[in-house]
Amino acid sequence: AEVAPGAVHVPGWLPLERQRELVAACRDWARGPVPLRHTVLPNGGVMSVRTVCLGWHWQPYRYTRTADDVNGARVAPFPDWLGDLGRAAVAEAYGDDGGYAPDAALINFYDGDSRMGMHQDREERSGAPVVSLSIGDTCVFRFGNTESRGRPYTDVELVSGDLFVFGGPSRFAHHGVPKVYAGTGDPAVGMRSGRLNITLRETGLR
Ligand code: MD3
Ligand code: FE
Repeated sequence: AEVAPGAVHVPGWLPLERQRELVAACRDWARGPVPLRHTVLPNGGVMSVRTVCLGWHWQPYRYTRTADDVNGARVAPFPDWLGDLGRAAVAEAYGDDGGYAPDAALINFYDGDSRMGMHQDREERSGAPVVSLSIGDTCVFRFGNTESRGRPYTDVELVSGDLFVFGGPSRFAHHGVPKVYAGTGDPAVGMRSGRLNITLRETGLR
């Protein structure tokens, strides 16, 4: 379903087995070289989600190769197979992959109390789409407008296996996650509880 121009929601895109593989991969990435951790913002705030990155490390508010705000380690490489998955995702949403070549992944883990406030993703030097994959507990995803964090916005439930692609005019829209429904995930995906969101991006950096 096209929620807004360039914002395409594909419920149930990932087969259960693919979700299980991604959970296992995230478990591995969460161990390091840069561990899954709460990001500390320059204003001293601590994000309630826990994050780990591949390819490029998101250090608020810039991309770096080393996690200077965590442990100084070099970020794990972005695997080719994840780029293939990103191209398949864009092709599914838009009918053509447009030569999509993501070089960074941000993986967010939400427990039942985690939220993400309304924000824009503006650190990338590319207008290429962002691919979002949801696994585990269902959440409310709030998709807003480019002008402000406030209304108008549309609330969409994201369920395990859902794909969302944000490109074109939707690429710089404000968005957030106001609610996670704890305990709604299927244990068969390999998570006891919580929600994983994997986003793929083209940073435009080298
Ligand atoms: C629309 N993550 O990592 S995914 C983020 O569920 C982020 O963890 C949320 O916002 C999450 O930056 C939302 C959907 C999403 C991600 C990136 C976008 C929507 C987007 C970038 C531009 C526009
Ligand atoms: Fe975002």
